Amino acid sequence: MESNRREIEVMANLLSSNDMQADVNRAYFRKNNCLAINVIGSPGAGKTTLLEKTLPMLMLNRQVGVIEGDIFTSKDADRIAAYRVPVIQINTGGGCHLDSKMVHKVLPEFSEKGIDLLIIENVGNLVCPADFDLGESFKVIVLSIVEGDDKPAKYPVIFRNAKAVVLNKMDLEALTDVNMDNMKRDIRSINPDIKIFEVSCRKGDGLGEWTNWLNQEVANYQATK
Ligand SMILES: Nc1nc2c(ncn2[C@@H]2O[C@H](COP(=O)(O)OP(=O)(O)OP(=O)(O)O)[C@@H](O)[C@H]2O)c(=O)[nH]1
Ligand SMILES: [Mg+2]
Repeated sequence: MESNRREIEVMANLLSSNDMQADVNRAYFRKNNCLAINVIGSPGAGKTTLLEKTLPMLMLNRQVGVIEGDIFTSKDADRIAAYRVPVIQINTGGGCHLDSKMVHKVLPEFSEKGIDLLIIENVGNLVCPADFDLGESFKVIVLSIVEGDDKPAKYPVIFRNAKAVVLNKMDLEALTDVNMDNMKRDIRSINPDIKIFEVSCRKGDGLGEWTNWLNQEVANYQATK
């Protein structure tokens, strides 16, 4: 009982220290007029692929920077670097999510680059990143539809805290038993305001709508300086 209470206290302190640093990061982003988004999803949901497909369109009128969160490798940062955007890899060394201190440490790497949009790809995980504010303006979930239509109901916290969800791999819908109506109904019952995009990064379907929305979010953020 005593040790349970101590664990809860340690976790509460950790979260509150994370939140304080997240507020510092948020102030940094505001000062630099840079919209920061936190992209979250299970391993393999298609987060990096979504960035790869989105970057060429966004880069037409935005300065974009990327932070790649990963447990050990720099594979995702290497993929993103091919698009000639400033990209920094953070390895958590086993940790299942990024935290605001890790993000803060790498922010100087983006200074004086005039970044309008900083995309932070979190470690592949649909649970732990939900609790750790990085100072972003909002969270975006990438959910591969082949993961199953029960996933929003089973992992509701992340859906409650996100502004948008990208339902990816729509090209595989016919090969699975996923029920898209059930999936979208559950998402809306958790978060009625969430924006839902149905995309196929493989085929390109829905990517224009997603990119236009993100572009508009940058414009809205910069207009409310
Ligand atoms: N069929 C299909 N495959 C896709 C689609 N999007 C991504 N993939 C594939 O899914 C696999 C995983 O994609 P990634 O973008 O690496 O996934 P991720 O979410 O970044 O994974 P982690 O960083 O490891 O968490 C790759 O083989 C992609 O080619 C899609 O729309 N359709
Ligand atoms: Mg990735």
